[in-house]
Amino acid sequence: MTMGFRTALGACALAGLLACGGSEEGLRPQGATGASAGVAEIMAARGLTDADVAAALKTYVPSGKKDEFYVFSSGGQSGQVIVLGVPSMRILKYIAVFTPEPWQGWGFGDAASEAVLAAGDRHGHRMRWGDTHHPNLSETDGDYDGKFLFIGDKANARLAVIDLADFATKQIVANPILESDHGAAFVTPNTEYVIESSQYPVPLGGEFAPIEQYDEVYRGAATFWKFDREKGRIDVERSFAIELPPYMQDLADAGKLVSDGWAFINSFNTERATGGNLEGKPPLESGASQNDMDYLHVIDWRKAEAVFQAGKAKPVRGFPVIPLDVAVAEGLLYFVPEPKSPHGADVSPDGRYIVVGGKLDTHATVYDFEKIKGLIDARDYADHDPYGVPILDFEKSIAGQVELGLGPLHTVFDDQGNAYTSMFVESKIAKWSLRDLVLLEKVPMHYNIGHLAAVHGDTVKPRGKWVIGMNKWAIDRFVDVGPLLPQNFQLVDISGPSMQVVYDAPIPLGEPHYTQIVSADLIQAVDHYAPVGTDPVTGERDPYATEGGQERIERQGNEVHVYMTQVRSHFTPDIIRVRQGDTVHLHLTNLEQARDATHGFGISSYNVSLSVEPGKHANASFVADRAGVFPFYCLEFCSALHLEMAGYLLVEPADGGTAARGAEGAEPRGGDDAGGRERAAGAALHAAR
Ligand code: RUQ
Ligand code: CUA
Repeated sequence: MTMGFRTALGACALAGLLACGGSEEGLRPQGATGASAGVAEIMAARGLTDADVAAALKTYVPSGKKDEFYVFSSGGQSGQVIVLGVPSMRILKYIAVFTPEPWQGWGFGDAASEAVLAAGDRHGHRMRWGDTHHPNLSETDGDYDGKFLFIGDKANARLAVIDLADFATKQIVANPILESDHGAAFVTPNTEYVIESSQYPVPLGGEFAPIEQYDEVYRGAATFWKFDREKGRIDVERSFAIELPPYMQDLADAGKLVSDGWAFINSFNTERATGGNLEGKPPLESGASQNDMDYLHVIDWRKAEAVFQAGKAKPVRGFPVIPLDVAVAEGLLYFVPEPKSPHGADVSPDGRYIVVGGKLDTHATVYDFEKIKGLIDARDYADHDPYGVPILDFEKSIAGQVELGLGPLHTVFDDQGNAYTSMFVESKIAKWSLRDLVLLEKVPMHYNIGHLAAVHGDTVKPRGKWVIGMNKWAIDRFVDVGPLLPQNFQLVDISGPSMQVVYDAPIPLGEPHYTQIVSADLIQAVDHYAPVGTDPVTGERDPYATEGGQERIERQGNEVHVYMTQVRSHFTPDIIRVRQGDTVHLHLTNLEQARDATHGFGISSYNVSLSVEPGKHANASFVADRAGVFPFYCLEFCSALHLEMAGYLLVEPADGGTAARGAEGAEPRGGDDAGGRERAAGAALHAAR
C-alpha cells in the first residue's frame, strides 16, 4: 500500500520534472515512452523517494555530456587542488601544487617541477607538503575571468600560482617574513594583488624571540603579492607587506566596487594569549576567548601601495614591510570591533557590506563600508588599540546583525540579494536576506560545515543555482573506510523557493577548506603544448627540446645527454647504455599534438616519473650509481601497443664486469641521495633559465 503510493508519487514527480502532461497517460514523458513506468519500478526496488529522484535528475550528467560549472577546491593537507564538476560532483582532476604527485610527473625527477617546488623551500628546508586552504580565481572587474588560480599554504606561509590554460602550477613563493598564513589567497578585483595575511604571529623574518616578548616583538602581517598578468607570475620585487599587531589575523577579503581599494581581515586573540598550559597559564584557546570583541582590520591598500612606492617600507629579510607606526601615521589601517572570536570576512556583491561570522556568537554582523569610510574620513575614532591603531565605534559601523543560530562562519551570495552562511556548530546553512537582514530558511548539513561556496558567490556577479556545503565530518554518510574518513561536500540546489540537498560527494584527499565555483565557459584549457618541445613552466620551447630525426645520445665526460622523443608507441632511443657513476640527463619530447596523446616515462629504481603531454618537453637528471638493467616504459595506456612502448637503461659496472650489482653493502645509500642532489642541480639549472 505504502510502496504503491510512493511509487505513484514518484512517477508524478518525475513526470513533472520532465515536463510531461498531467493526465494519466501523460505520466509518460514525451519522447521517452515507457520511461516513467520503468523508473517507478527502479524507485520501488531501491526504495527511492520522490525527492531522491528529483535530486538525481538535477545532478545526473549523462555520459558524453559535460558539467556546467567547475569547482576549484583546496586539497587541504595533501597540498593539492581538487577540481570537480557541478552538478555532477564528478572529480575531474587533482592539480599537483605543493606536494610531489607522480601522475602529473610533479616532483619525481622532472626538472621544471622540481624547480617550482624548490622555490618554495624555507630556511634551507626541503618543503614537500602544504596545507592548502583558500583557492582564489583571478578576477577582472570583480568577477572570475577563468585565467589563473591562486592558493595559499597555511602551514608554511606560501602562495602558488596555477595557470588554468593547462591546469598546472607555475610558481610557488615562500613568504620571507611569515611562518603561517590563513588569509590567503584573496585577490583584489583586477588581480592587482594577491593577499596573504598571517595567522599565528611570530617575530617577522623568522628570528628567535622569547614568547615572553610576544607583545613587543611578535607580529602579524598582511602581504600584498603583486601579480603580473602578462607573465602570469607573482612579481616579488613589486610586492610588499604591512606589519600588524600580534593578534591572530584570520580570513581576508578584498573590497570591490564601492569598497574597491580596501581589504578586510578578521582576527581573533586580541587578548594576545600565548598558551603555556604546562607553565601555569590558560591554554591558548581559552586565553584567546576572553574579550567580547576582536578587531576587523580595515586596510586602505591603495594608500599602502603608494606608501610602499614612496619608499617608506623597511626591509625585513630583504622584503619591504610597512612598519605598524608608519601604517598608523599614514592612515592606512583601522580596526572595527567584531563580536567574540569572529570568523570570515565576506564582502557583498555590491561591495558595500562586509559580513563577519561569530564562531562563539549567534549573529552574523553586517558592516556598512560607507559608514566605516565616513568615520575614517571624519577621523571619528572611539579608541585606539595598544599599538596606536584607531578603533571605530562598533554601532556606528554596522548596518545590523542577523540572528542566525550557532556558530556562523562564512557567507556567500546569490543573484537575488540573499546571503548563505555556514553554521558550524548547528551543522546547517542559513539563508538570509541581505536587504532586510532577516533569516529566511535553514537546511541541515551532515556534519559541521566549514566553508560554503556559491556559483561566482564571492564576486560582483553571483549566478545563483548552487551552493556547496563543505562538511568537516562525514560520520554516517558513506561505507566505512577505516578511522580516517573523507570529508563530505553537499550540493544544495538554491534555485527554488527552498534549499534542497541533492548530492553527497566524498572528498578523499585532505581536508578541503574552501572552493570557488565558476562557469565552465570561462575556462579555456589547451589540449596540447605548442610548439612541440614546450617547457610547461616557462611556456617556451625548451633549449633541450628534441626534434624527430634528431634523437641522439651525447657523452661529455661522465655526463650523458639523452635526446629522446616519444610517439605512439615507441621511445627513440629505446636503449640507453651508460657506465656506473655516469650522470644521465634525459631530455624527453612528446612529438604528438593530438588531444589526449599523453605518454609517460617511468624507470625502475631511479625514482623518476614523468608525464609528457602532447607537445611537452621534460628534463630529468640522475646519477646511474647502481649497475644493472633498468627497464623504462610509458606510464599512460596510449595505444594498443602501449605495453611495447618501453626500453632499457643498461648501466655497465664501473669495474668493467664482475661486480654486476655494484658494491655490496652500498645498497642503503642507493640512488636516492645522489639522484636527489642531481635533481636539485637540474632544478637549479631550470630556475636559472
Ligand atoms: S577558514 S580553518 Cu577558510 Cu573557515 Cu581555514
Ligand atoms: Cu605511450 Cu603508453
